[in-house]
Amino acid sequence: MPAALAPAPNRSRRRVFVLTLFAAIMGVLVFSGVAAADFWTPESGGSPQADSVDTLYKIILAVAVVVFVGVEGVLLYSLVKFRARAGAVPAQIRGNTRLEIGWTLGAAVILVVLAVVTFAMLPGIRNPPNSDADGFPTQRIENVQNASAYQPRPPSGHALNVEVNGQRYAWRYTYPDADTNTLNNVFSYTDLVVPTKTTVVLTIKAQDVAHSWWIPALGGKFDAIPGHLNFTWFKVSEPGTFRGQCAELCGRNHADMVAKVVAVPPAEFKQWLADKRRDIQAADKDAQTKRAQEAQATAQGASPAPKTEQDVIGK
Ligand SMILES: [Cu+2]
Repeated sequence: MPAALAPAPNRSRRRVFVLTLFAAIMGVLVFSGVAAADFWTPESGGSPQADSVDTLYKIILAVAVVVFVGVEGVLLYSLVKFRARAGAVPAQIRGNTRLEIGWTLGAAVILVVLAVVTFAMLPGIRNPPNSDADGFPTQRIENVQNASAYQPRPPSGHALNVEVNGQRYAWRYTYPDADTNTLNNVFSYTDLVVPTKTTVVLTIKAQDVAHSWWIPALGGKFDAIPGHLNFTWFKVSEPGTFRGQCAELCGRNHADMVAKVVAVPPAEFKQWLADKRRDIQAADKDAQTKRAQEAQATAQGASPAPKTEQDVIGK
């Protein structure tokens, strides 16, 4: 190579320095604790089934990493070890029966092991446990007639059954009565308040278009479909807040359709439920009074009120 074309030593050194610096910064950003938290694996820590999903994912990821490193390692090793100049005639090799049977069986065994582990963990993911003894007192949940979706129930049958209704662009929650567990008029939007140590079963539906309920730390996504019921559950042990959002593009304000689960101690939840019921009843009463006043004002102002039977009899 002519001397004029050779890169100047300081330019090459600068390039190495810049690349090293870039790699170091990217490494710090990607592998720092916060960035890496639940980056490679599903979010967990909110509810037992989310933890099981996370564990299962990590087991499969570990096996996949071993297979990947093995296959790519052999590939890279072979590329370097057996490299030859262009035009060289490669060695003419026929199949190796033992090796071929070996890797076919090996792959099959790995799949069988993963299937067995998955099916062993599945009941813990699908089936909710009972509430703790000091959880919020709940009644038996009513059996919902539904042909196609699996309705999770704890072994005792007792859970707090909350209805989640997706609507453009908010989540509406209807809470059960503490005594009967039938849905009553206590409702809230966006923030779903629940008691800790209590199994909460959600009945998920939508009233306009398809939405998707997803609080990552509390488990998987569940579609909210008009005319169809879906179910999921969670059980939070410690008070905390878990964020999520609609995971199905549902319209122009889809991004605003956020959801938050706020877990509070059972006694606090009982108080919240009572306060909410009282507030809603007071607001209902207010609205009724206002409507009656407006009707009266309209009747008096617009045209003389038509004579009623009472008026005629009074005369
Ligand atoms: Cu939505």
